[in-house]
Amino acid sequence: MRGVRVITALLVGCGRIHFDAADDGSCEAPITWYADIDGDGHGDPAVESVACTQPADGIESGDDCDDSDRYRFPGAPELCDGLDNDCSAGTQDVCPVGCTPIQTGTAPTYLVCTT
Ligand SMILES: [Ca+2]
Ligand SMILES: [Ca+2]
Ligand SMILES: [Ca+2]
Repeated sequence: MRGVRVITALLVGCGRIHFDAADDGSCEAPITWYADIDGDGHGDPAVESVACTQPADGIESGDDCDDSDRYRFPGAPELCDGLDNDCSAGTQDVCPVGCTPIQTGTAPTYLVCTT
């Protein structure tokens, strides 16, 4: 009886920073995964991996503008924190009722509030 030989390969794609992604070499159409360290469902476009199998902490979306802050990603609601939560320069913060918004820079801007 003839034995079965298993060949295991670690695929490393071309690009910038890579994170762990293993594959058995049988994949014919690997895709690019992006690390999502802050867990907001949007990956860091600068940290990618090419593989057929989804790596841990890897997602297909690579559009996070700040992968160290889970309150900042495209489409995120603006919070009264002076930060650009939705990654769109034209959106202003939403301040709680009763607060007086103050401008923190030149337009477009993100507001913070005082009570
Ligand atoms: Ca993220
Ligand atoms: Ca984020
Ligand atoms: Ca904000």
